[in-house]
Amino acid sequence: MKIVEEITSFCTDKNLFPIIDKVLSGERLSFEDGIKLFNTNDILTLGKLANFKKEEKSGKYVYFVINRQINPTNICTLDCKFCAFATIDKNDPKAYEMSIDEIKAKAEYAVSQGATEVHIVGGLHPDWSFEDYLNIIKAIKQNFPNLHIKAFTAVEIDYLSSLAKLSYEETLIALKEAGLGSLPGGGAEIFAPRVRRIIAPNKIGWKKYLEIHKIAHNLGLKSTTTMLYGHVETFEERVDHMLKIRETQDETGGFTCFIPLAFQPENNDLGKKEHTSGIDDLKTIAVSRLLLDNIPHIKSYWVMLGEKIAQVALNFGADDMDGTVMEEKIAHFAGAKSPTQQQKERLVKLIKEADKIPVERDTLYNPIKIYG
Ligand code: V47
Repeated sequence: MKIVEEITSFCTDKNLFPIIDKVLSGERLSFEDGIKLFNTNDILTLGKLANFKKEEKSGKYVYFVINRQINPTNICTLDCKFCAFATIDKNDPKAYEMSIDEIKAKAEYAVSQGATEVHIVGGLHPDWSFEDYLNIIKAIKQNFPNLHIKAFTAVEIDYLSSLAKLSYEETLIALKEAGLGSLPGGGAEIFAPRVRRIIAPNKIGWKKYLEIHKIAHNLGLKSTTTMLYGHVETFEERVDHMLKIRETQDETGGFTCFIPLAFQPENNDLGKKEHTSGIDDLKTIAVSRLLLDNIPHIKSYWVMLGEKIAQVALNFGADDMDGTVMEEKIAHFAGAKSPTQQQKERLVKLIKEADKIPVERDTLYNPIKIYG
């Protein structure tokens, strides 16, 4: 049976028929299509379609990386309402700051475990200088030259440029010269100003977030990008967010991966107490795979989805599981129920059980080992 007949005969939502035709013929989906996909109850057709798109891009492969997260400080001037990790008060019992030696020790442990990547993000510390941040990158690069340093979200780059009194471009060049390898995608949240005013009123807006990524891409630095969902946003605001990313990717081609981040609801000032549902998680992964036709990879981030949904999502359009992580703080301060680290063998098992082929990768998706 031809794939179009197979999917159409299976589909129980007539609203999806024109979208099925578009996806199977490689036509780009519109804003309205995105809304229809979020509103469907036919989750299995959505999954089949997204998996079709995933297989066009990466076949049966699902990627993971041996990495470590390092969050050098949680002291942050921003005071975002959704964030349970950061504190604005240096005397808060949960406030911490790491020394360069502590950071180096964490990188050294990561290398001893076979890590190829450190992923560094943290607070906008009111007393740290640009040199303090730069020295984190230099210390790691000088001691562990083979480790890829994925560090500092666009929000941090904006802060560092104001500390250094340099343009975004000059700031990124200085960081790149110190050893920065790529930018992580945090800080995107939801681009809509209505949502930002509620959840992150002091954070840079979407235009600056995307401008910084574009400048990074033009300097040859790849980056990832994210969307924090499951708080106060609407489906329209999610689709708008994804389409702004798609437009940027059309210009630069510099995003490697999109990561939907499921909101973890404990210890926040938003008054939201519920975790996202499994259906919402799977829909969000699938819709992102279908709308973001120019982004190579969609990440099923086990930390925030939990292992079980993250595994099922590999049949709903996701083709990446992030990695071993080794020490997760941001989601766990906010009540994440997942482990704080993974063994490589466990990731391989989760991927194989989903009937996919695990591929250990580096940060830029070069394959290191295929677990056939
Ligand atoms: O920027 C904060 C989000 C981000 C919560 O680039 C929360 O490959 C859920 O961006 N519930 C940091 N999310 C993590 C991040 C990330 C993670 C893994 C891989 C990559 C990548 C990026 O976490 C923050 C914010 O958007 N966040 N608090 C919370 N309560």
